[in-house]
Amino acid sequence: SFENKFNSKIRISDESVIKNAASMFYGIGAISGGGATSKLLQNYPQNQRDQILDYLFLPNFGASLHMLKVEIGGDSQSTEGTEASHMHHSWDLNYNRGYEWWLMKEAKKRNPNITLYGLPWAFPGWVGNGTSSPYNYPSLTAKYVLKWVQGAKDYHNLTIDYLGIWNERAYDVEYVRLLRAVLDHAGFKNIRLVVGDGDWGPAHDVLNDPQFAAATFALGAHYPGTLSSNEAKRTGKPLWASEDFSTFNDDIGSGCWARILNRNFVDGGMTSSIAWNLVAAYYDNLPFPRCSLMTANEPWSGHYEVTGPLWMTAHTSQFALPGWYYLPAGGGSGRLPSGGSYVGLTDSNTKQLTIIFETMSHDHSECIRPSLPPYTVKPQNVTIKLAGAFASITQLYYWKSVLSYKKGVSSSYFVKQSPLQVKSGQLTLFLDVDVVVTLSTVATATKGQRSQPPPSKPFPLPYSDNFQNYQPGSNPLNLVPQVGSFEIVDSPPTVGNGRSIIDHYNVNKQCLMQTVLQQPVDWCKQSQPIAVIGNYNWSDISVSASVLVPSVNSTTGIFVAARIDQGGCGAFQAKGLFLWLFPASNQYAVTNDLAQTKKIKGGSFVYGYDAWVKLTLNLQSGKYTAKIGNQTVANLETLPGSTPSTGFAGLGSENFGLACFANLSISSAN
Ligand code: 147
Repeated sequence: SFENKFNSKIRISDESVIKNAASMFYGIGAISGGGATSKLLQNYPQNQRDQILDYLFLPNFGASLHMLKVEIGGDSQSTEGTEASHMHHSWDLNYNRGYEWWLMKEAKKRNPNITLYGLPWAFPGWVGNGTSSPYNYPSLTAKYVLKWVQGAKDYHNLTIDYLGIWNERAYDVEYVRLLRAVLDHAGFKNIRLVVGDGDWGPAHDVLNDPQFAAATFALGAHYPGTLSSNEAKRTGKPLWASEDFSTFNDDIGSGCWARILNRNFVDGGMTSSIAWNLVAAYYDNLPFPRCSLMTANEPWSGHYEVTGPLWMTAHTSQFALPGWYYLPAGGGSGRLPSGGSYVGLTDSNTKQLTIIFETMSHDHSECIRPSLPPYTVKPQNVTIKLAGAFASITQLYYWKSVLSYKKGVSSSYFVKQSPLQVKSGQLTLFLDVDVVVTLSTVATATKGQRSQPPPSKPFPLPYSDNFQNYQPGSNPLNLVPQVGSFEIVDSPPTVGNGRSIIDHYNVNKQCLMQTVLQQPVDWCKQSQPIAVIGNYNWSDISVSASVLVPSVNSTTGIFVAARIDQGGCGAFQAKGLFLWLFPASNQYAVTNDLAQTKKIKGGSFVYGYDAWVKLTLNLQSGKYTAKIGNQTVANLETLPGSTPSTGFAGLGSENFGLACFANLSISSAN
């Protein structure tokens, strides 16, 4: 009602713009990784996959991201799974693993100017030389990271713009200086270091250590709650929210992202905000489901969802480019008198002007973290006075999103309005609560739209993968490593040594192998390799795979499983039904958990190394049957009450060491 409308006046001018590194806009980014967040994307039908990539990366179309931050895979769990390292072992090097190289190339295809930022969550164990820190042998770590940027350049023609240190873990002054020197020496002076992807702590060292300050380009903090520290501001370095958002992609998640995109600058002076994560291409029953700009986790159906946070990104990304400058507090950015905020951005010639307003209410814009102190927002009229270089502007393009919480009224995202006329450098805008408005001289924005994706469908059954139709080094589709690194290899390591392999269960030669041999330098430590697949709602199913334990670098046990109830950093405590074969001790077992604390059944089974045998689990009507080869070791036995009622199918090994798999097959119980 009229009484609730407050009138206020703001002034937008270039007069107090300081065109320095700390006020430069570095762009809106999103993270693939930390970890395995893009896993299911590669498997989409080409048509839908291109559409999804267009929504994310195409300029003037959708999120139109300026920056893509990717995980430098470390063979260790980093939230939704593990991402493969380019160097599993000190003697190993392979630039065809995983999906981040592919994703970076797809992003560059659509926007050659997109900047790339690499960050490790974890490192292979050799990088720490058997210790749990990457800083005990800093030259190994620096060499390892250098190899990654060299591979990007030499094998994929990708220029890396930014590197981080170690996600949300300690940074190390000596290591940062060494990394800088190693990069410079190898011809990568252009790569800028963002320190330290945690809190604002590194600001203290920047203020006290000139060499460290010289090595550090920007300070990057995670989930800063739109605030930076006084020390951070005093460094004069660019300040970034180098990971933020991580909120379910409904209207409230959209509100969160819209609010922090503005207030990270207004409150904290941050000049880049990077969303975790880019696209929810991971199963819904892994941690942090759909905390993403959009959702694409059904490669089998081709179904995907373009969600609100993607359009919130567009409100900024389609109207400003890296290299532009933020207008300072009071001169073009600030809080609105009746709640909400506005940021102004201009290009380096001060020819273009963009102003983004957000009036997100507290309850409709809470992010996952940190907690948001209470505040109020009221509908308001804002009179905007354009001054200085902007005084001659006569018209502004006008784009609007309205988050609706009224019954029967749905939210509308990123809708083009009639342009607003500016009279004598002045215009008045009515802002209701929970809206985002962009006013801009930029004419190129569009709300991109591709054809409607196919309808959603559950994971198809029966499902089988013989692992033959892949390039060695690739990860099998849909199967998501949670601990350990699983990839396609030519053959088990001892094939061809003149020994006759019992090939009854794998007539083809390629197989899937768990390759990690030693405890990684972890982000969340776990030691029992496991990969999961399928539909978490599966209850009565049959799972089988041919398994082989090589006689060199062996694991001590190998399994297939059903009803696996969790992945992520909690994978180590997964419950389910696990059928194990232990060639080292000539035993088999059925357990209710990965950790083998709940053993249901077991006995002697002599099989040995280097030979394929099929493990089968069949669960039906509260009973299970387990087979090793043709031998039934449990026949219609009662499932213990502690068995989860549903869960993923999966496979894995007892510890780090080689383990091979073939002919994965999943069907409804039979
Ligand atoms: C971050 C990670 O960097 C991401 O890989 C992803 O796990 C993301 C999910 O929200 O979170 O890690 C954090 C995990 C917990 C907290 C902060 C960051 N926390 O509890 O404050």
